[in-house]
Amino acid sequence: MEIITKDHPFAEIWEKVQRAERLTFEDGVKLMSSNDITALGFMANYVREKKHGDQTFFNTNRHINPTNICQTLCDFCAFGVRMKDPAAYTMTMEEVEHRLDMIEPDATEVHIVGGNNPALRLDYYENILRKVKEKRPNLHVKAFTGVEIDHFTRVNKLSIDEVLDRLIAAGLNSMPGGGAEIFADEPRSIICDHKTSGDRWLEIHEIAHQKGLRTNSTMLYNHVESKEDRIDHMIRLRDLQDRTGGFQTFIPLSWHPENTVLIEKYPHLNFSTGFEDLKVIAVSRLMIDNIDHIKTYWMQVGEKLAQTALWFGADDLDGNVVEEKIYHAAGAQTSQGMAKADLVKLIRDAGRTPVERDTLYNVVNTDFSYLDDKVKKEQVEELPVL
Ligand code: V47
Repeated sequence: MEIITKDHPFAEIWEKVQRAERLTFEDGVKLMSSNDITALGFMANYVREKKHGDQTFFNTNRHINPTNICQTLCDFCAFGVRMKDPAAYTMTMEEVEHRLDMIEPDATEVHIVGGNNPALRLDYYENILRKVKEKRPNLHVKAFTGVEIDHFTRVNKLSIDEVLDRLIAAGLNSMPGGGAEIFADEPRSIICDHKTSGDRWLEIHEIAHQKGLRTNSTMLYNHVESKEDRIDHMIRLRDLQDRTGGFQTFIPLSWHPENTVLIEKYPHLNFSTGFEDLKVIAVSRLMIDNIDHIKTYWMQVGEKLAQTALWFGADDLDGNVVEEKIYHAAGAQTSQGMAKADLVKLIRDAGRTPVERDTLYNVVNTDFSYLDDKVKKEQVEELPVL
């Protein structure tokens, strides 16, 4: 049965999608305003399967957050704290090394991000990068959001070029997509006043792309942004991608309210619904036609919704992560990491084919028979809580 008939409100958009024709801002707002989740999912899945078939990508990675001290203190965030906060921490090089020692031998990526700590100079971060390369030369280091790069320029009185050149020389391989939040000035000033502007975030990623670094992109939604703000955000990323081709993936991130200042100011806000999460995934797959991958971050949307999202436009689940702090500070109910065997099972149980990738989407493995007896037995190692 045809889901999108000739008299369906999406008939024209569906024609465009089938012709691989770019959708306009107005098309995006129309999609984002619709509650026809079935039609959205149908179209997004068409694009997803055209690009990637059944394949669902994940990687074996680990997160390290070297410090939670942050002078930006965004209202939406529960991770960053002031220097004098009893929960404040900054890892010593020994603590970083300890975490590196615990990274499983088959991991391909370490994801390093932290707060904007005014007490740390660039050499602290260079030392971390060098330490990773010394201990685990084959690990790809995906580190520092555009907002952290901007912070490093100010603390160290250096240009974006100089900061990136020094970090690349010390071992930086790519950048994660955090810090994009929502580009539009009005909602951005409400949720993260004083933070790097949307334009500056885009400028930093553009310079990173020119230097040959691949980066990711994100959008924080489910706070005070409008439907138009979401589409504007996607189109700004799409425009930059037209110029550079440097983005690998787009990751919609729904805002988690617990322990944040924003929820005190706007008590009517709440966790997003699965319905909204699926809608944002589907619309992003349809709007952002030039970024190859759409990632649903299982840690953030939850395992069951991540499985469903694999039929609504998403083709990537991130990795097994381990020791996630940012979402757990803000009320995430998921576990802080997942064994690879469980990630493989999660994808298979959703009727998709798991593909282990490295950070740059080179295929690492597609045969997981060696994990068959490990499902639910392989435990993610416990780490001391800082
Ligand atoms: O920039 C922070 C978001 C981002 C909250 O590139 C919050 O592969 C919801 O960007 N509720 C950091 N969201 C995480 C991130 C990321 C994660 C996984 C993979 C990749 C990648 C990037 O998390 C922040 C912000 O947008 N965030 N606090 C919160 N309370």
